Amino acid sequence: MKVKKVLLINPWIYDFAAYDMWAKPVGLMYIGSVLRKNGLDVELIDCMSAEHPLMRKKPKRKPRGDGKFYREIIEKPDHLKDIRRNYCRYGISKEAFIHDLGKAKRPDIVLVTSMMTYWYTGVFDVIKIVREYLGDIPVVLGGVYATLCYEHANMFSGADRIVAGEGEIEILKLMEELWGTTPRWLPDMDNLDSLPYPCFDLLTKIDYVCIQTSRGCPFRCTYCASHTLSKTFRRRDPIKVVDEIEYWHKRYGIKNFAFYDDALLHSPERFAIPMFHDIIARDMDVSFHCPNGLHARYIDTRTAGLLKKAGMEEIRLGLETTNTVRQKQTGGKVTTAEFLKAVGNLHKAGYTNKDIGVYILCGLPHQDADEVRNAIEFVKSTGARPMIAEYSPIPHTGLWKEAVKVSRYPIDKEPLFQNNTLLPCQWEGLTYDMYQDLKNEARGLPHNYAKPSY
Ligand code: B12
Repeated sequence: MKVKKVLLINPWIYDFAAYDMWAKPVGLMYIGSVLRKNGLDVELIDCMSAEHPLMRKKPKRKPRGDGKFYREIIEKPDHLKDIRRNYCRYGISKEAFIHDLGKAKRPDIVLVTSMMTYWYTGVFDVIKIVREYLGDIPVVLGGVYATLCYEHANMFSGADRIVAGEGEIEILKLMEELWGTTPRWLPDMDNLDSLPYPCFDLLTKIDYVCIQTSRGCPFRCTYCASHTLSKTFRRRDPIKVVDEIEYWHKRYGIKNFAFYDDALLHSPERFAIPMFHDIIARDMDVSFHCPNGLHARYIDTRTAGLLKKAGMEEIRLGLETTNTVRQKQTGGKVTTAEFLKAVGNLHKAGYTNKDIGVYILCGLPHQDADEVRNAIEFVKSTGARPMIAEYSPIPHTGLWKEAVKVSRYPIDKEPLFQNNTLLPCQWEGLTYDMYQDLKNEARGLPHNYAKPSY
């Protein structure tokens, strides 16, 4: 039988702002590598590539691997017409995408991924163009949006099939259903080390590699959807993770790695400590990044020292709030005392104030400006850098019902309103204007600094 061809597509981001903070479609790339292992011919179009021969002005990239995307201002969707900010297509142009579609081998199936729920319009545009240019080829949509807004995706995306949750097994089942082909190899999803490495080699350029050492999370924070995206918490063997890091480093010269885990440091004895020890022992010239934030509770003197020695360049901690009631209500992930200790340990390990960024959630239902301000002031008093993380209400989370109740937008009807830039749960106690002040306070800038009207 002829080898089946699969085309993977990482769609555009349509948003008010986007920055490549080590953002790669890791899930889609795992699926690609599983399909390759099954003998399929896999190609990738990465709409978020920062290098394309048809694109003129190259976006600015940093030596650490992060940087800007290509960007083009586009018309706002009707629902966002009143927001007085530019709305953009981030990634390659439509023409470049169509060019890549024409260049790819004619696929037997197209697999599209999705990330933030409020980025779905970029996903839909990709599917529309695929339909236009490739006709009746089956299009399958998976990923974060597809999982969290399954019904919406089913009704409106234009894909033939929506896959919710982890897709490695599902996609093989689907192909069996479509083509009657029995998979020659199946991963064991309870043993993440059975998965091949994600197919980063299909990217035009590998600036950095994202590493996932686990799936799921042992915590159940009420603002987070991790437990819906991955039902159970599973981890890889720490030494096998270092094997993967060494593979990308030696074979492709990769120096920058971003951890994508939701609970990288949980039970450090079992995972992070042996992993960082082994990274140090292998003496590679590599740096690590944790844009998703680390868990302060587990940063004792030993872990802090290992993070520094292993090459974790900057630290991001999730404090979220210093309000003790809310800390408990949202899941009891960390206390202020634990956070304080962690910052002390990081300082002792050699991290400077500017190396330690601390995420503070802003715009939770019923949260007022004073609560956010207290957290900012507290973080500043430790020397670390407060970083405002605007709350995005997410379906299937503990806070969802309350968010739907308090939001001025119909967030349950229209995922575009889940965009954190809108501050969807703003109210008179924390207006958009107050939020701008808080953002400036966090950065140590005067209140009216670069304050856009809204
Ligand atoms: C890494 C990460 C990021 C990265 C960027 C990732 C990227 N590629 O863009 C960074 C750190 C930059 C980031 C930023 C933010 N993030 Co984030 N992030 C994540 C995280 C931790 C992991 C995502 C991931 O790659 N997982 C690994 C892979 C393996 O999983 P996957 O992509 O889901 O793929 C699997 C399945 O979905 C499926 N699948 C995927 N594609 C396809 C395709 C097909 C065809 C099929 C069949 C299956 C399939 O199979 C895959 C393998 O099993 C998730 C939480 C989570 N646990 O998923 C949050 C998450 C996606 N982020 C979230 C949020 C809130 C944010 C921020 C708004 C935080 C903030 N307040 O600042 C910002 C937003 C940035 C912006 N500009 O708007 C929310 C989602 C919000 C939403 N409304 O959608 C999540 C769910 C976390 C949460 N709080 O619940 N994030």
